[in-house]
Amino acid sequence: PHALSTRQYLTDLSTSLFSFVLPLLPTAEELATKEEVRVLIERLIKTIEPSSRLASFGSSCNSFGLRNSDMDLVCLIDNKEAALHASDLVAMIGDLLERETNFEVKPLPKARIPIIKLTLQPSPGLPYGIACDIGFENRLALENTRLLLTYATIDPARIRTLVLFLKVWSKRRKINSPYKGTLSSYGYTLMVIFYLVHVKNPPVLPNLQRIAPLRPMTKEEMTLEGRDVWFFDDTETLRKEWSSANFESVGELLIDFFRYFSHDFQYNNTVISIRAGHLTKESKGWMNDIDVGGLNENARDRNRLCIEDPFETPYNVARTVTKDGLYTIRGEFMRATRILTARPERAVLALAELCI
Ligand code: 3AT
Ligand code: MG
Repeated sequence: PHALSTRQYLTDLSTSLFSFVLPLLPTAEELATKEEVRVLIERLIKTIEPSSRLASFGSSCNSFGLRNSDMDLVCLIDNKEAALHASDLVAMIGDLLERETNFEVKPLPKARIPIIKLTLQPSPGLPYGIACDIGFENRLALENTRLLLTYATIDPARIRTLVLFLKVWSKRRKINSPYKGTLSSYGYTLMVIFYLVHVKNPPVLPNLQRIAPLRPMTKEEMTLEGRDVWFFDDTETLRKEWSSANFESVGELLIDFFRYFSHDFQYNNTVISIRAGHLTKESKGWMNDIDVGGLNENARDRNRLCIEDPFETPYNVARTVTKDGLYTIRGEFMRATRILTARPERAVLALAELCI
């Protein structure tokens, strides 16, 4: 017999989740240092290409940042006449940063998407150092960052807590490594939003890509790099006019998230799409389970887990997830469900066990 009622346990779990996440948020000092770094690098880059800007994206500005997370920067060139090619620019900026800063610089001009990797070694004032990637002209990444930020603003207490917890948990359980066959933070974040928009009934979040604009907009205004990037971003109006009929606590949502992705979600034939809900792999041409002659093991592994990018829709955000990787991730979802539903005396113990 359980010592606690279900309701007491869920309240305890929700409170424990908030207190678990709180000390992992970046400090104001860390954010200020990172902003100084951005300004410094931007100033240097402008000496090569005066019309360039350096913008932040990813977790440093989508409100899902954790303490000591890396910095994602993108260099944008406003002057369309600037003739420099991304790969030349990477090489030149790489040289410059090497000469002028204390960063360890690793330009990757030949990568599919040219980037520069920067690392600042830990020092007394910066005990974890800084890791930073600079990409080029990736404007869609700025838009998906803004989309995630807007979703977070609608119901920060529940959404931020869920996403931040899943990020910590997936890192501690070593299932947050796209290079090793599992899923990026971005992928987990899209799974949470999909679950809150399309799985929960009543939904916790509206579908921002399906709310009509307040004023008529031209196709051109809604398009960037050939993609439909429209979404409802007027947070003032959302605050006034959207209220969810779903009152589940964050603890309850977390348990059900794990349960849903352990048992209910149809990995074999379903694509996770925050834009369109449940799609079939067939409708996207993302099949994996039939043995198509000539496809090698890697190609078949590409669509084990399918998460459609909200704007770059032909692109599977989870294409890095291998058969083994998905098996491990699902095993972790099951383990999490088991630990959280075992209802120990204190919920904080369940969270600790979950993240060991
Ligand atoms: P961390 O705090 O760094 O773990 P994050 O929110 O910065 O989490 P990522 O580093 O995974 O998330 O991604 C940073 C941004 O890069 C998010 C998105 O704009 C873009 N991005 C990352 N992975 C993908 C992907 N597979 N497809 C498209 N965009 C991606
Ligand atoms: Mg990042």
